[in-house]
Formats: sequence, C-alpha cells, structure tokens
Amino acid sequence: MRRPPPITIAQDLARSYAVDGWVGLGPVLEATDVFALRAAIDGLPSATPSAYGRIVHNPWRTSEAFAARIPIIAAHTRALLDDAPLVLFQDHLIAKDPGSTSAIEWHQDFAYWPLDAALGVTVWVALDDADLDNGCLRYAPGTHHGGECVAADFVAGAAMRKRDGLPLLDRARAEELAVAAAVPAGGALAHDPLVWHMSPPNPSARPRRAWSLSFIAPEVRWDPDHAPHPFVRTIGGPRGAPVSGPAFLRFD
Ligand SMILES: O=C(O)CCC(=O)C(=O)O
Repeated sequence: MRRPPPITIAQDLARSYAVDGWVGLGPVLEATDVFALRAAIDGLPSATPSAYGRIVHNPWRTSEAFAARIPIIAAHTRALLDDAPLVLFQDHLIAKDPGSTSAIEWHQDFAYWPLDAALGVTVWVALDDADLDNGCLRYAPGTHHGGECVAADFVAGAAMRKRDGLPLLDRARAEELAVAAAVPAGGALAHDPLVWHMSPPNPSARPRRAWSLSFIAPEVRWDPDHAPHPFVRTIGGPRGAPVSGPAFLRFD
C-alpha cells in the first residue's frame, strides 16, 4: 500500500476530540477517491440489506479501491492521536439508501467489540454529502467520559446480549445533548469508542453512503467474552492474545 506523507492537524482538533469524544477531521479524501469508492460499492460482496440500509463488513478485504485508501485515513487518524501506532480492527460500508426508514439507535462502538479495552477511534468517512436530512451522525458530546454502558440494540429487535453491572445508556439525556455532524463527501469524523452516537433515517431522495473504520491501540487484547462478534468465530484470538496478523493492518 502507498504510504501517504505525514499530516499535521490543528491542535484544537485534538483538544476538542479529547473533550467532546468526537471531532470533524475536515476533508480526508479527494473527489477522485470518493468517485472510485462509490464505483466500487456495487462490486462488493454481500451488501446485506437491513433495517437501516445496506451494510458491507470489512470492504477493504475484498476491494482494492477500499484497501488502497486505508493508509490515507490512517495517516489522518494518527495525526489526531499524536502519531500513536494503530491497528485497523474492522471497517464497514454503511449505505442508507434514499427512503430508508430506520435509525441506528444511540450506542457506543466498544459495546460490540470482543476486546478488553476501549482504546481506539472510529473514523467515519462520508461518501455523499451527509446532513440531518439524509441521516448524518448525531453525537452526545462528552458522554465518553462516563465509561461503558449496556449495549443498546442498534435497530429494533436486534436483542444484543446485555452485560451485567453497567449503566443503561440514557437516551433522553442523549437527545438533550445531541449535536448533528454534517459532513461533505470526502470529509471525515473521528469518534471515541465510548461516545454515544446515532444516525436518523434517510427519508430524502439522496443516498447517504459512508465508510466507517475502527482503529485500536496495539496494546488492546482479544476478549471474546466482552461482546459477541463474527471475528470470534473466524479470525479472532483467545482471551489475552494480541490483535495482530495479516488480517489486521498495523500503522506505525
Ligand atoms: O453510518 C451510520 O449511520 C452509523 C455509523 C456508526 O455508528 C459508526 O460508524 O460508529
């Protein structure tokens, strides 16, 4: 993969990320990259239709177009985190087609990871202009400081396994705090794995396609008991093992 030049980001972005648990990274992909990714979407296998649109798990593993752009995203992400080394844990293409009627409910990403620590960052790259009308992300700033909550059901009826001893995610509080994160195509958001976020339906006539990539710190270890996850049955390791090997790209 091509290694992009180092990127310098404004100090206030890193500060705002630490305080709010999310931040807009600004433009990360050129228009030509966005067109190439949009063109690659139809060739991706198993674009599973779901209540909230279409989701493709780990598109980088099957699409050269997606794989080729990961170093660019990783470089922007590492710039936000003071050049910390990162491992790509997973990525998703999430397409809310025009007229999609369901929301992705308030949740924390870490609640669904079979990992032992919430040390990481999710970067959400807009492949279409995203705003409230077509289902952009909404965040509850600062909620990552409160730690892990019981896993919410992303979509009605998902029936996630509930872990004991954790507080419930307070949806009323989330709505009070909510801010919409509109992003033009090619722009990106970064969020902490514990910050509460959701996306509303897309009743508009415009698509809302996005590429979400979750990076973790290399010291994070597998913990299959933390959450059910397809990797546990496939490429995951035993409790305490590092998340490493050819399936997990590392950026130093
Ligand atoms: O794309 C969406 O609507 C939701 C994405 C999300 O929750 C995430 O990337 O963590």
